[in-house]
Amino acid sequence: MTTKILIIGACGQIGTELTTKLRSIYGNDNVIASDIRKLNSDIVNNGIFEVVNALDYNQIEHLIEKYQITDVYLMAALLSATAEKNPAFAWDLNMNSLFHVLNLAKAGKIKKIFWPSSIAVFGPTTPRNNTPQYTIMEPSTVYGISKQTGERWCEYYHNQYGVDVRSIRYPGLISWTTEPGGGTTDYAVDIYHKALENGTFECFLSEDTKLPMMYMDDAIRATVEIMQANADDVKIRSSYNLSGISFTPAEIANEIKKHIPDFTISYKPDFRQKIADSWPASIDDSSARKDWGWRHEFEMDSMTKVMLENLRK
Ligand code: AKB
Repeated sequence: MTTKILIIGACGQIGTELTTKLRSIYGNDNVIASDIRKLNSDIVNNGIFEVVNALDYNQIEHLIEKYQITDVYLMAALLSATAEKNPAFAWDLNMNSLFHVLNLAKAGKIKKIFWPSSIAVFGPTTPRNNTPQYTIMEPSTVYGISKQTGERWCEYYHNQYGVDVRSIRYPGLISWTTEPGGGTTDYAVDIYHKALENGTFECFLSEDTKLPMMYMDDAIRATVEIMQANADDVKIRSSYNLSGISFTPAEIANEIKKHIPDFTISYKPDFRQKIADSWPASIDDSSARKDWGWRHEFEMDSMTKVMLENLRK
């Protein structure tokens, strides 16, 4: 059976690169990109694109039938900082879009789902260093609560109804193609833009705030790999811890200084500091490594080189 993919939220930070990758693997005719608006001309013009509201069950069902979709990647979500400003909408979007897709799989209309979770599922009572796969989880943000609840529902739909849903707890993601929106880890993208534009950056987190991060290419590869893994190898059906690199704003600034010696950074923590303080500093992803062979490739130095090279173009 041909794999036919629907990406919901294809114009976002992850969706953009995921769509490009999936089109290159499965062919343009087999990957349908969708989003609430035509937000990215490359995604809209380089293949099939449909406008869809992730909260509209009927619209999603219609697309699934129209294109005979087998796999759905649900990338639409409100991230941590934005969700704190609009809790009711964040809960509505993050939860009900997931229920729509889970219910479509339960009804036998699709075969496989990818749904992203996040390090935000952890909270202030979680062990911060080398955070285990199974541990205390008391998220204190709206986004984290929605992701943790989503994980529980994914596992429930898998156990009760046999739904093939696969998920990764993404760390902060860093890329040069699309800017992120509304996250607490977004400073780690903005710092590269500001370093090149102004030679200086004001960080909304304190200099020693260590968070788990990953270069986007690694995150996209992990997403493709978990979706291509044998179903029996995907043993965790809530979501997998995934680790790349961990660093503080001061550490990334020092790495940038190796390329831009005059670069300066200052710190002015805002409400996002509290969110960051509730998250892990580093992640133990041995289950992902053991179950479906995950390996990260990019370190802080290789990532910084690629980021600056591409943003300079
Ligand atoms: C955010 O900062 O909200 C996201 C995340 C860690 O899920 N990048």
